[in-house]
Amino acid sequence: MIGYRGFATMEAAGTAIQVGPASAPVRDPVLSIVLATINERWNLPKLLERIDRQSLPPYEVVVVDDGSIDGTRELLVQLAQRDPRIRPMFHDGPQTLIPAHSQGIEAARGRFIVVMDADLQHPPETIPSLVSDLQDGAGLCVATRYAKGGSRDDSPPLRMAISAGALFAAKLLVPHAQRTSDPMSGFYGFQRSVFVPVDPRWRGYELLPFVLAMCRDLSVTEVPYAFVPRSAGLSKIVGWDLHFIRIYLVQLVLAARFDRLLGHRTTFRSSKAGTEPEPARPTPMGAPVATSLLRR
Ligand SMILES: Nc1nc2c(ncn2[C@@H]2O[C@H](COP(=O)(O)OP(=O)(O)O)[C@@H](O)[C@H]2O)c(=O)[nH]1
Ligand SMILES: [Mg+2]
Repeated sequence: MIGYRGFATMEAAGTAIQVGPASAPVRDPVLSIVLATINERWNLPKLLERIDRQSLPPYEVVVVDDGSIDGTRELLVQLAQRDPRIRPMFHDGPQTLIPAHSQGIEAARGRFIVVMDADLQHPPETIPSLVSDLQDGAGLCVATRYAKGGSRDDSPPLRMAISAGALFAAKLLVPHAQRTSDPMSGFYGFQRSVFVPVDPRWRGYELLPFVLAMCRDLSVTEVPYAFVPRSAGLSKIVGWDLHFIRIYLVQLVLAARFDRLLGHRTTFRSSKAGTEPEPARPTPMGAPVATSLLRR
């Protein structure tokens, strides 16, 4: 069964174990920052420090770690004991980013949610602009590399070619993704009330095309940012990685199906934090839309 509570499913949340801090989690955070990590021991402390320096409403950081073996887990346990804003969730082994982010989002308690990478390629200095747009009523604010003022790093040509191909394919296959210049961005903020059913079986790295495909009446804004090179740790894509490309294409084809066939209305209630989204609208067949699509 597919759950319909919030952005992701209860089933997805059930696959990661939440580790509670020694002290109680911060009460009523306005903002939840969701990170996914594998072996980010050297990046995480700097990222958290830089987040802390931003002018932000009360926030928590939900970190979904997939079996790090470089000390990230131990570090997270220590940090959570010291700082109730840090909420780690542990899952054994890589599960790709869509399920990891879904689990983090499901556990998030803020009215605004920001999803970003934990490897410092997404500058935390951009978070206040995302939050400001959400406070002004945007349903979704995408941090983009491709708008004026944004930029890409100077990755190796192969990686640049993969990114360009990915962007082209996303815009071609998922027409509603054209509402932003960076539909494959992994850095974005949205209102908690935005509702996208995610099946726990989905694998892939980008949740954003699904949001764009499914939530057609969502107001979308953008803020530019400069994508910076990784200074520590390893990327999930190494060289001409056929496994990654296959996962990428499968996720895009699934998002394209939603784009063509679905496009449900979002439940956008910006002023009420933590309210339950409305249930999915039934299809003419009487089944929730995402379920009927997935079982075709
Ligand atoms: N939990 C989890 N995190 C992941 C997974 N794959 C990548 N990450 C994290 O997601 C973020 C982006 O991954 P990265 O490998 O840098 O992707 P790239 O920037 O596209 O090369 C980083 O914080 C990684 O640690 C995964 O399967 N599970
Ligand atoms: Mg990266």
